[in-house]
Amino acid sequence: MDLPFEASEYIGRQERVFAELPDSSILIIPTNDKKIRSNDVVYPFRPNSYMLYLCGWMEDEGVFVAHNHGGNINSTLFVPQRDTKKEIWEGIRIGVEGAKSWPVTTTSALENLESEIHQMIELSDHVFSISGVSKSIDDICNISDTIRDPRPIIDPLRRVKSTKEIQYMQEAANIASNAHKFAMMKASPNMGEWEIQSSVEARFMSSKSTWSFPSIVGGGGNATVLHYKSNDCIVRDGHLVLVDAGCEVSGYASDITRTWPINGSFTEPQKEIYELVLKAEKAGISACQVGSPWTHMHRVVSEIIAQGLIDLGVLKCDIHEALGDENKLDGPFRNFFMHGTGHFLGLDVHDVGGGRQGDPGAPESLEQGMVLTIEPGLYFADWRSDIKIPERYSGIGIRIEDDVLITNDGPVVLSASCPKEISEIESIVGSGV
Ligand SMILES: [Mn+2]
Repeated sequence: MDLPFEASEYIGRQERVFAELPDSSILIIPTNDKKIRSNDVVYPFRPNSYMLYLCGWMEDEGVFVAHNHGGNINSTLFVPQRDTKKEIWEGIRIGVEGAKSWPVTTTSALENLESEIHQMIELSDHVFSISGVSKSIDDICNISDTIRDPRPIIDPLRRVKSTKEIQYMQEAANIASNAHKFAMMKASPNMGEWEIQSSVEARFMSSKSTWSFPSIVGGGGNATVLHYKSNDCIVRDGHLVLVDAGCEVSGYASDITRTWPINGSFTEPQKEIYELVLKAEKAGISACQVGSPWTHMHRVVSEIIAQGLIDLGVLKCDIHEALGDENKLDGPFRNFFMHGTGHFLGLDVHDVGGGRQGDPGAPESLEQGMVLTIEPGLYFADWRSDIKIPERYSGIGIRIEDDVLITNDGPVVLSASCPKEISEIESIVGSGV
């Protein structure tokens, strides 16, 4: 099996982590536990992202253990042993011998973990492990309160992508862009949301990819539910459909949202909101500059959205009142744009190292090699009783989301091939039925 990266890239990551850890530290990273659905049926397995990051181990059991006693990094990958009887059912395992070609110092059988780990912990002054990932490994290692979380050290490193990581992310963005475009082409009024979902995901699968999060396909008012997931309604003629879907390549995610009319023509009110969201999105992308504060994009986007809502007569106040508190930006525009402007993207769709814009743990400012999403939206949920929804826009939900790479030469939109201009969308929707 080929690993997505050269050994030197994994070793470099391990070295950068240990450069931040004190001497005599041990780092224990388990992969995710298999989750049983019922009897002998398990949910699809996805390796733990920290495991993928540090050594690329993809099998559904395994623990990466490394320490820096005496200055050198010494790592062991504990893996399941070959077992013909099991392999007849579940497929051939890489095994202890096979795992030696992974970027670690040595390998050992997973069943040795219990006897070896306690001595390794004993010899270490500092123990770092992510608890809660694998209950069985937590139990074996007897994870206690004295164990420290290595994520605040690893996450900032994961935030900046290498050339090879960016290649995978570009590939994931290309596949998802094509998938969205394909779904637009295949669309017609009164289609089921699930049929649109199947167009998108068919493209993921035929590209040897898979979704990076469950696809959201919301027609009409369903688009106003931010994490809508049932995808089981009909998209009526005259309605918009919001499709938020992305895939992964070698573990790296894309995350794209497009909103388009199922019959290929925007109505005037839909166009008014769409144009405002698109304007805010483009301004948010332009604001993705090296050195920009993490909160900057959200501020830029919020100002345009708030002013736009005033211009459309949705908000009847001045811009200061619409935006609310200078720092919190918590004014009444948030009734219609209630989520963040974006998030980091990488091995996880909501990647580590920043959370939502404005969350603690975020970077001071953007650096070359970071990848994030810009995704403003406006939602006029007709089912809400807490606010008054303007009749003209009632039931409209629109989000536009692209994946953006930060470079010294300005933002690069990885998902640029996914149509978002009104004229492009109107000519593509339904063109390939
Ligand atoms: Mn997103």
